[in-house]
Amino acid sequence: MPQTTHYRTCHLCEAMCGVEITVEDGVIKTIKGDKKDPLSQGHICPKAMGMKDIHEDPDRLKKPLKRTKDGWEEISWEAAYEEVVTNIRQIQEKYGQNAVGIYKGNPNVHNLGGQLYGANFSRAIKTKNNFSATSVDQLPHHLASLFMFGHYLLTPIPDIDHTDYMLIMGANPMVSNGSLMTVPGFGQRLRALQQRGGKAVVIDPRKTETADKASEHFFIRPGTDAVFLLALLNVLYAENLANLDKLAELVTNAELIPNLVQAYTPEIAANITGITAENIRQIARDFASAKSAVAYGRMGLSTQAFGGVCQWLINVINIVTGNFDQPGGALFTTPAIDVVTLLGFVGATGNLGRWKSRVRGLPEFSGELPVAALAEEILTEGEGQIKAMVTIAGNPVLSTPNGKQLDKAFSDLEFMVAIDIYLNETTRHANIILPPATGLESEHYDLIFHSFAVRNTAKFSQRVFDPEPGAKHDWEIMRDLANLLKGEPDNPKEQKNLFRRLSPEAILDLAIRRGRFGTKFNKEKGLNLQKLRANPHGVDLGPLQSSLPNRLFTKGKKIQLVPDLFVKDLERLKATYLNPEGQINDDFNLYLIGRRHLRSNNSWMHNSYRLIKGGNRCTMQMNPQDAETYQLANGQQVKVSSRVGSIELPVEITDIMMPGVVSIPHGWGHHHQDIRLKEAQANPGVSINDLTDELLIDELSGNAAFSGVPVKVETL
Ligand SMILES: Nc1nc2c(c(=O)[nH]1)N[C@H]1C(S)=C(S)[C@@H](COP(=O)(O)OP(=O)(O)OC[C@H]3O[C@@H](n4cnc5c(=O)[nH]c(N)nc54)[C@H](O)[C@@H]3O)O[C@H]1N2
Ligand SMILES: Nc1nc2c(c(=O)[nH]1)N[C@H]1C(S)=C(S)[C@@H](COP(=O)(O)OP(=O)(O)OC[C@H]3O[C@@H](n4cnc5c(=O)[nH]c(N)nc54)[C@H](O)[C@@H]3O)O[C@H]1N2
Ligand code: SF4
Ligand SMILES: [Mo]
Repeated sequence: MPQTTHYRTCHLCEAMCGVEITVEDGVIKTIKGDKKDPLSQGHICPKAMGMKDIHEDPDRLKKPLKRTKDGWEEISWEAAYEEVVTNIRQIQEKYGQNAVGIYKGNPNVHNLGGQLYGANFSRAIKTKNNFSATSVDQLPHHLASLFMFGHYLLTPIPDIDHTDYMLIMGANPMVSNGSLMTVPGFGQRLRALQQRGGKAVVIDPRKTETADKASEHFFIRPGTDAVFLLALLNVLYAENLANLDKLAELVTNAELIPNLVQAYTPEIAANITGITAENIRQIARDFASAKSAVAYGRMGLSTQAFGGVCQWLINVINIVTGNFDQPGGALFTTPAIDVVTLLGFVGATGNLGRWKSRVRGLPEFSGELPVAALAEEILTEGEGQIKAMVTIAGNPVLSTPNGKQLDKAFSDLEFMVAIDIYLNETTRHANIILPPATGLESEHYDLIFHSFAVRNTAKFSQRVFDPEPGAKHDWEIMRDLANLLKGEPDNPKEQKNLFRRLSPEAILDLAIRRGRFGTKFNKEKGLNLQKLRANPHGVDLGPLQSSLPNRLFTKGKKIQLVPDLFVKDLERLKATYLNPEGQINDDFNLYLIGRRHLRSNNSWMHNSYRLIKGGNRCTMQMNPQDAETYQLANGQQVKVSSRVGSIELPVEITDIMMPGVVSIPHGWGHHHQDIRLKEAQANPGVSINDLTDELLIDELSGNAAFSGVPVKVETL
């Protein structure tokens, strides 16, 4: 058979790298960066080859599985659907609608079908117990966007290709390849920034791979970023450096800021954060005097006790220095398919607190509850208790705080169904596993990540392989189950429901044609799906553009600079940090943070030998000073404990860690006998989320606070 070449977008992380895949005799020969992709220009990372490994993985599930007392049994799709629908109906009839919970994991967002059909599927279950990976990740960003710009998905993106100064906090894009900033080839873009005389400054308790390449790096005590940001603002106002510039007309309540930040002098902040007053002043001055500048805060800022306040303050700094909606600052994207506008049409701009979780009273956000509350909702008896779960492309046993408790909770359920490609730590609890066709067997368009990209582009990817006969895509499984659960439609609205009738491509074509670059507005030159198919490398739609005030969803199209809920949360911050009784817990006197690795992807790519080989990466990194205090030698096995549990793993002594802080990667812990992940089981590691604490959250948003979990370390 001749060799064929295929162009696609890698769907594994947010970077959306263009790839060129060659196939011979049905086998992938090479996966390279596609130099003609207008966004990634040839960049890829080692995980791209992981697409081959997932495609060929003998452990990947292909047929529905049913748990029986004699083990897993392959059953037909019809029989599997029947079991799922009957059990969900019975449980909802017996205990009420909310007795069924849903958890949607990260790969849903990288899956066209998951994005298009997921909401309709959830509506068919009609539960208030919706959870997802959002609340262990970016929820604070959504909160800031909703209250400042009127739409939870309207996310400011750093214009890295034009900025003169980039302040990077709690992000490690050299490894993560960027998040809420789709930025393939971050390293090259950073170098270009430096070569044009610009500066990148990293604030992180670990001297990361990104810090290593940046112009400056400062250690910060985990969880204290809000104080640092308040101090930057303090300096900006004390030294008269704030200047709204072109934004003056668009911003409300800017005059309230000086008063709010007054108490946070650099001297006070230095004590709390560990960054000297002099350095805080210098960073504020450099930021303000740069021709253009942008502050960017990601995971490390979101997953902490003041995640919401941090993301608000990041926006405030960009705005009050006149760097918002301006080239080189933070801008909104204007993609070919604009989910922000589409959701706006149906009024889905976001909500907070329409209902609360039953046990702890945590607030709903845009239809979801914080996943830190999931285990207690299953384990606590009473009206409204969750008795059945649906998980879709998620592994919350390894990815959510106090995963061990959730592991136990899942084993208490009366019924569970998992839509997933693997039998893993979470899906092993299911009664039925429905495995979709995945990756290279699916058509792809990044509905979400085009909206977060540092440049506007559009690209449709054809499948490389046909799915096996009889296989179903995620979207088909969700559509079929939704239709079965809803039954034959008797009302005209439901009869017209796109997600009942149309394929993903048909919906996509509609959305592109009606988008701002679509044929609706320019019959000849506009885009439709056919044109995207004819441009397999993707279509360039230009750099980020100013879009205010039209793009705002707030009343009167003004930026709400000082929303009440954040001001109120500053009281909690004050009680935490400006109170001399302080935080220190003598028992648990080290702070735990996480880390990512270039060859991992959350919890689910450890079954690729190519990616997992090369020694145990699941270690606890610790500063030499601390190692001396604890009398530890490199490689020694230690026991790490927190309020909720303990794990054992080797220590890795390295001065890239801030003293007093230890780091463990997440996504490990593949030691269970009853999972089907041969390579991962041979190299299991332990789960950091057996230490993270479901009670440590950002109380404002309900997002998990992974950064700065108090732990203690003992020798074995
Ligand atoms: N301590 C700590 N915990 C963390 C983090 C951290 O930094 N520190 N990071 C958090 C973040 S940012 C995130 S996003 C979450 C991720 O949390 P999750 O989304 O819960 O976990 P993943 O590891 O991404 O699991 C993905 C699941 O999807 C399945 N899958 C893969 N491809 C497909 C597909 O095409 N279809 C279907 N149906 N299933 C598929 C995989 O087999 C796996 O079971 O973890 C969070 N947890
Ligand atoms: N290779 C690889 N790439 C990935 C993933 C992966 O698992 N592996 N996961 C993908 C996903 S789902 C996401 S959401 C993104 C995340 O993308 P990023 O946010 O860029 O990735 P992280 O490595 O989690 O970066 C968080 C940083 O915050 C630091 N940090 C921890 N606590 C604090 C704190 O209190 N203050 C400050 N200032 N910093 C702190 C950590 O040391 C770390 O360097 O990555 C994506 N890309
Ligand atoms: S950086 Fe992300 S999108 Fe690019 S090749 Fe790696 S995993 Fe794929
Ligand atoms: Mo994430």
